[in-house]
Amino acid sequence: MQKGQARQQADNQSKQSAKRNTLVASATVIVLLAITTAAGLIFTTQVGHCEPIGMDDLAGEQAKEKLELEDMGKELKSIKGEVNGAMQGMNDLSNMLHDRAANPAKEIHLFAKEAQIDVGGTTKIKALTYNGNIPGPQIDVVEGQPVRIVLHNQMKVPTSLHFHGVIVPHDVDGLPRSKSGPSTNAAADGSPSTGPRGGLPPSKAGFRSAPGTTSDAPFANLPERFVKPGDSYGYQFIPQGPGTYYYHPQIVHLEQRAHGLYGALVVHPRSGHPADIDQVMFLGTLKNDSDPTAAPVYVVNGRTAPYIPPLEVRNGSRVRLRFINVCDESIPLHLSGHKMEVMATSGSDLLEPQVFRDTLTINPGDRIDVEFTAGNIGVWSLASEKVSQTTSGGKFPGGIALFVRYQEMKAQTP
Ligand SMILES: [Cu+2]
Repeated sequence: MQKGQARQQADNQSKQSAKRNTLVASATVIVLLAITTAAGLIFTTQVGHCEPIGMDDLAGEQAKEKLELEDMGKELKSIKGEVNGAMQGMNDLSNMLHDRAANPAKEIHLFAKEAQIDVGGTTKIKALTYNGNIPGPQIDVVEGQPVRIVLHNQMKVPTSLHFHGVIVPHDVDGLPRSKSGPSTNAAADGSPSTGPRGGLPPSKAGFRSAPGTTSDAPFANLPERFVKPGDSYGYQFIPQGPGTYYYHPQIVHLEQRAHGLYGALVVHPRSGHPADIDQVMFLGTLKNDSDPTAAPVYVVNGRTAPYIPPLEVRNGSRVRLRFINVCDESIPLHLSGHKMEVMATSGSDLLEPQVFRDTLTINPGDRIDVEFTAGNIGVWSLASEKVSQTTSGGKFPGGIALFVRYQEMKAQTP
């Protein structure tokens, strides 16, 4: 009996010991696996219940293990890349939020409305304006600054807003269409055109749309972005790099531009030396709303020669002029007595420096920024080279012609 009990006890002890060994071995495996995974370190270990294996098997196992560990290393590398990417994203977001907090959106309210415009002399023109003036308010921002432009339509016709030259998301400046297709195919007098019609009644439809809009299909289900009479609409975006841009109604309402709806959006660089004089010059024609048979008047910033204020400069000053052509014709603009250095065309800085011109041909929709250093005291002309654009009733100056006048000349005048 005693012998039997002793064997039983010994058996139990041996079983417990084996169980303990197995537990220890399993725990070791788990810990080692964790270490290997976390640090990507390579350990070759043999723990637990190992079967005796031959040299070939061992080499095979080690090669397999090596491959597995290499894979694991690659995976860790890719995870590390993803984590870095996410961290970069977080940094960008944090910088953007910081920028936004430090750089709140510049808010501008544009009131599109009819107004009597004094283009000079006795000529008053019934025009369409932003805030009662031609051009509308100039929006000056520094690169990176968000803008929020709220358009209030106080006219009798629908309108829209386009930011010429600025790359913005589609929902800010995409071609506006009603859900049922193009919606401004009515003539200016309100009579329906032969083209397809959209949701707006003829009485509210604005001006004739661009030709060629014959199919509704590509525009189906796109959101309506016309601003109807009495409505307001906010456009928010961050203009890209520095440059001269402008706003005016969308192409489907382009006729409104010819009646005076436009204004400048100037994005200034964060650094660099601003010119002493920095002036936008809108060159265009103005149609008289109350007399459709009258010829359009050529204007610079809403005034016609000889009533355009002269550009006053001081000897030695650096002058930047930002020309924007808002009419249907090319304008060959000539400055006498100076060479204009072309700094940018259509919002882009020129790659080729030192381009000097005395005459610039500015095509419809183009912007050309020039600079010159005032160094030739006198009175000079800045005018179109086309007789039709610089005369009124056969007399110069009329239309696009103004004077560049040195302040030093005034001192000489008795
Ligand atoms: Cu445009």
